[in-house]
This record gives sequence, structure tokens and C-alpha cells, in this order.
Amino acid sequence: MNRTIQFGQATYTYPSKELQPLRDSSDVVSDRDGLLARLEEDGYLYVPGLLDRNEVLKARHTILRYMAEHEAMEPGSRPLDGVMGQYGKHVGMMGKEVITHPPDVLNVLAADRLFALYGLIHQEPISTFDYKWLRAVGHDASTGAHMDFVYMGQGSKRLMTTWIPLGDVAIEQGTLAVCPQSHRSEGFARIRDTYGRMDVDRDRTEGWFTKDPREITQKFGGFWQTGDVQAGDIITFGMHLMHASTTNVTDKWRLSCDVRFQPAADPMDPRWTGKESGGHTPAAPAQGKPRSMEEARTAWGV
Ligand SMILES: O=C(O)CCC(=O)C(=O)O
Repeated sequence: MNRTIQFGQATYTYPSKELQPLRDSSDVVSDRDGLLARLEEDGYLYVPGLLDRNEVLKARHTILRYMAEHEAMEPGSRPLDGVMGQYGKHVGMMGKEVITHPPDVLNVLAADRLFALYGLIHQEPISTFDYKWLRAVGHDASTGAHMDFVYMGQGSKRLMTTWIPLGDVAIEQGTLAVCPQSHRSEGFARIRDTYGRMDVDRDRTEGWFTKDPREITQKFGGFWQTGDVQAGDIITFGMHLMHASTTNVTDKWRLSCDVRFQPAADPMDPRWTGKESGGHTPAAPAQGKPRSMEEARTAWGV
């Protein structure tokens, strides 16, 4: 059955030519050549059930209880339902070890199965960032289209993102959407050579390329893919795949975390490693106003 999906500022039909289902790569999960071929071809791997579903649900419960203690839930609702309602307050959890590092949460965000997957891909010992991008995304919110290099490109060129839904998430609650082949297609070459080389801190430029996903595919080609995901699934991709999220149109928090893995021998982006990893540099007022993406895109001609 066709569904109407809110994706950034746009409305899409799912499934359709411009918003298709993700390709399931569980058939190649133990086959290195198969994984590499899929990564080269599509730029991402969607692996349903890679993680232990019960462990993911356990982590979800710990996070929801923490959020409830910080007034994130609709008063009177059951914390484990994750209802933000009208009165749920936003709770910042990105990089907050108090909630990213309890044993049952870390058990998922730094799971042995993730180290095994990247070990198989790289054939080398693997490291992960200490910083975890744990998100509770509320009603009407979505993530704009971007490439991760602009946020974490100061270390390994072989860094990969893992997106982990912390629960069963329908597209209507805000799921990751990828633009397959944007890491290699000719249509995206100029974006990769301009936007795809910048750094939000060094260049003091905002990170989202656009909030309008249709603008991407109309100007540069390709299509988007997303899907309903379950606790235990993961999506992984490299630093130059254009991606975004659909809009959460429900009254429940969408819980997910993005974490990063790389070969341990490569340099690590210092912003995201070590106990004191500080994240992005706050813009100093003396340096003037940061550059908007609109200004930057005009300069790059994209
Ligand atoms: O979860 C989201 O909304 C965005 C995630 C993302 O951009 C990422 O995993 O790099």
C-alpha cells in the first residue's frame, strides 16, 4: 500500500521511484567481497537484525527512563511508550556519557558484532569514537541532507558511520534516508569536490547542504531510499554518502544513535575521541558571523 511520507520540507509517496525501500544486505553479511561490492555500488549497507534485538530494547528502556526523569514525557504517560506529547521537554543526550555509557547502552553502541563487521570489512583492528550521537527526535523534526565528512573529516579517510534505531521505527517516526551512489556518481562529483571537502569548524560554515531532499535529486540525480526499521537493524556508510532523515510526524520520540568506526591504525579525529572529547568548536563572536550554506553554495557553484 502506498503511504504519504513527510521528508524534510517535502511530501513523498512511499514506495515510489523517488523514495524507494532500502536494499537488504543481510545476504552478504559474512562475505567480505559481497560487503565491499555492495558498499562500492550503493555506498551503504542495511543489515536487518545484525544486533541482538533484546539488548537494543534493554538499552532503549534505560534511555527512556533517563528521559522520563528529565521531563521528556507527556505527564501521566508510561515512560516506556516514549510519548513526547505537548509537554515533553527536549533532553540533550549527544556526547553525554551519563546516558551513552551505562553498560546496557554501551553494549549496543559498541557491540562486539559491530567490531566484527568492520573487522571483516577492513581486515584490521578497529576503533570507535568515545563520542556517541544519541538522539531523541521529536514531533515535526528531521535531519537535513548532508555528508558526514563535514562534521568528522579530520581523521581516518576510512571512517564509517553506523546508524542504530533504538526501537522499531516506522518511516513516519523519522528514519534514516540515504541517496544511494551519491558517494561515486558523476552527478554528485562537484558536491563531493566542494561541500564534501569542507569542515564545519575549520570553515565556520553550517553543515546541512539543504533541508529539501527533492532539491538534491532534481539537481544532481539519483533517488532516496528508506524503510521501516526494527530494533537490531543497522545502516552503515562512508563519509561521502548524502543522507538525511524523514520527518517525525508522530507524538513519540524517535530514538536512535549514530556511532563511528575506523581502522585503529588510522589517525582519529580529535574532536570525538578521548574522555574529554569536546565536539565542535563554538563559534567565537570575534570571528564574525558563520557562513550560511546558501553563501557557501553560491561560492562553490552547486
Ligand atoms: O538520525 C538522524 O536524524 C541523522 C543521522 C545522521 O545524520 C547520521 O547517522 O550521520
